[in-house]
Amino acid sequence: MKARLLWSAYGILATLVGVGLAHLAAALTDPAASPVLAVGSTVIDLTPTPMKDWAIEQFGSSDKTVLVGSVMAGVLVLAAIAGAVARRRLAVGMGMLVGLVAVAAVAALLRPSAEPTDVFPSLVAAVTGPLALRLLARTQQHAETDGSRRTVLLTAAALTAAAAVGGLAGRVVSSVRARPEDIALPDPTDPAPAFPRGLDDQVPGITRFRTSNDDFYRVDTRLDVPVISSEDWTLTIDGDVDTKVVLTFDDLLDMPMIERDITVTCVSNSVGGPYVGGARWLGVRLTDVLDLAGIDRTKADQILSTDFDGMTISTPLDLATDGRDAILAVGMNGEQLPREHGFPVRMVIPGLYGFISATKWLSRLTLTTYDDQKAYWTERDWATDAPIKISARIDTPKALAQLDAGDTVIGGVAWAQERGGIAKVQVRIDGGAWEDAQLGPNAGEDYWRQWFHRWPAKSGSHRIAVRAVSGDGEPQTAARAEPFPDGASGIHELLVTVK
Ligand SMILES: Nc1nc2c(c(=O)[nH]1)N[C@H]1C(S)=C(S)[C@@H](COP(=O)(O)O)O[C@H]1N2
Ligand SMILES: [Mo]
Repeated sequence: MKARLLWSAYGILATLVGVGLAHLAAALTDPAASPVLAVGSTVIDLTPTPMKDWAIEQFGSSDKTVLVGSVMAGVLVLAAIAGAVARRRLAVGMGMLVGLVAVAAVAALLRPSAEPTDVFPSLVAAVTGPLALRLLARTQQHAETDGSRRTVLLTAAALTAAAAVGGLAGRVVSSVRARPEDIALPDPTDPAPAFPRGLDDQVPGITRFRTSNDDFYRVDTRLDVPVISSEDWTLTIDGDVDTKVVLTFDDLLDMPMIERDITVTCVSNSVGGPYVGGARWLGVRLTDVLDLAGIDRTKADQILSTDFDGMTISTPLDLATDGRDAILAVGMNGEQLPREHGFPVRMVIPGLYGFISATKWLSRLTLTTYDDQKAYWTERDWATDAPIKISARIDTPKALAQLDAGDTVIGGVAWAQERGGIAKVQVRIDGGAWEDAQLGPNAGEDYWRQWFHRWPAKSGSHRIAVRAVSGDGEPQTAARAEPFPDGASGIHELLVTVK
């Protein structure tokens, strides 16, 4: 039993050596080709929609840590088995490790934008992992004949160091490569009005009127942060167009720049959820870029946008070009786009959920039809037409909070992009009458609005609910819907206890 445990540990250590060195190899070539990430990404793509939805809700933005952790745990269990097998049959144990890496190599090669070089990190793992296992096996066998454990311990320590150094060096190399570029953004030719002062300082606990780039939610299918150089970047506009056009980053910066305050929302956001953020975007009008190529409207009904890695997002052509401020953004809150949020160029289209409008790391716009080509989420049965639903969220107090009796301020945000913005927010306590809340300043119909309501809280347990009415006069629906397939609806309601 003890021997088997020891050999399992050898299997794990050998695998960590392979994974660590492969991680370094990936950082130097293509970080996404790191074996664990490659397998993780494939798992993401293969995960059925309801489960992905569930995972996003359960684990939030940490769902990726959970995923990578699970893949790693699975790999280590198999590695332990390979180690145990190697005790009697070294070649078989080594073969099992190679098999394990082969899965990762296939996963890396099946990525939409895979290049042959993407097997390189897996090759590194396939060589170093089994060799490490062989080294451990040989030293162990020696130790068993001459009774000295010193060499075994030294070898294990050296291999542990190799694994750790590989992994850490991989991290350092990745973070150095991911440093932001130094880009001078042009001034907007069509600037946004002065940004109003929100209720941030007046209502403790309310969502800030403008979300900082660091606090902006991140939702995408990637396990890494893509590193794209603005100098290598190009945007191709093709498909049902008069002429195919290819633009460089400088070409784009030379075009007229608009600046707009827009609240972006994720379709996976549940009622009261965190996947929504407001920012000031700077970029080129989508229609200006499409006009360079000339759209054949008799054919196309879809803009199929592709990111640098072949991931696709579909947008209804008529909605994207109906006069709303659809932007190919290069700036976010006065800075260049952070890499997490799509550097160098992403789409932002007000009023449509991010999964059909907000393509990050944009590289291609193809005019086509929904019949001809299906985007990533369309293949997974999400809606193709998904306007953001009217929604109000309570930020303060928090659900299940314990409050002191007396004057209490309830506050939050509400949004109704491309529906005239927010005209009214109402609060209801314990199923009583709906009372009008006070609205914060207005930064345009595509931006969320803060609100607050004073409440003389009496001791006991209470239910607080909120709903909004859009500027177009449409009330938020109370009908409950899950995020799949076109966004959650229902009223945000929570319980608090007043002492
Ligand atoms: N390339 C790419 N773009 C993407 C996604 C993605 O997975 N890949 N996710 C989309 C989704 S679902 C949303 S909600 C927004 C989120 O943008 P953010 O991460 O900047 O908040 O990006 C969109 N753009
Ligand atoms: Mo999303």
